Amino acid sequence: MALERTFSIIKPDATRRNITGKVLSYIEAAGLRVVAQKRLHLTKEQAEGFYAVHKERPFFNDLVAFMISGPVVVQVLEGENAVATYREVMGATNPANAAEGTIRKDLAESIEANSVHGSDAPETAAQEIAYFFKDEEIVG
Ligand code: RTP
Ligand code: MG
Repeated sequence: MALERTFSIIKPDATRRNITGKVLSYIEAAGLRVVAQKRLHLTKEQAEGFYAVHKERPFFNDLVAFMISGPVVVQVLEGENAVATYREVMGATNPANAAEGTIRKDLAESIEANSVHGSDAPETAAQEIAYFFKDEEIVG
């Protein structure tokens, strides 16, 4: 099976609690490899642009405020079926509904402060990776 890439954000609730390494342990245990990574404090404009698809949703302003409330770690993950594999490891958006053993079940604080983002399809993964990384910053 071909290698695929997905885009990940370790969100401010996780950097605040100093558990980025714990999140990474779930990622690596699932067979995904970090091929690019950097720590950033998103600007309001970056966060609004990244979540533009949710612009009309009632939670948009709160989401943007949360995403700029502290540093994040943005990552490119590579592996077989990386997009679906990472969504599975992340668990449901609301940690109350997330399956046992997932990042969100074990680590997330709330439906908003849910520790991680992962792309929802290969096409969005490509767009999201390009939003944060140059080709030469990704070392597979
Ligand atoms: P993500 O995009 O971050 O990987 O999460 P997702 O696909 O599971 O969830 P999505 O529907 O795309 O929502 C994006 C993020 O917005 C926050 N959210 N808050 N207050 C709320 O009802 C609510 N719903 C969603 C979460 O941080 C969610 O991950
Ligand atoms: Mg989403």
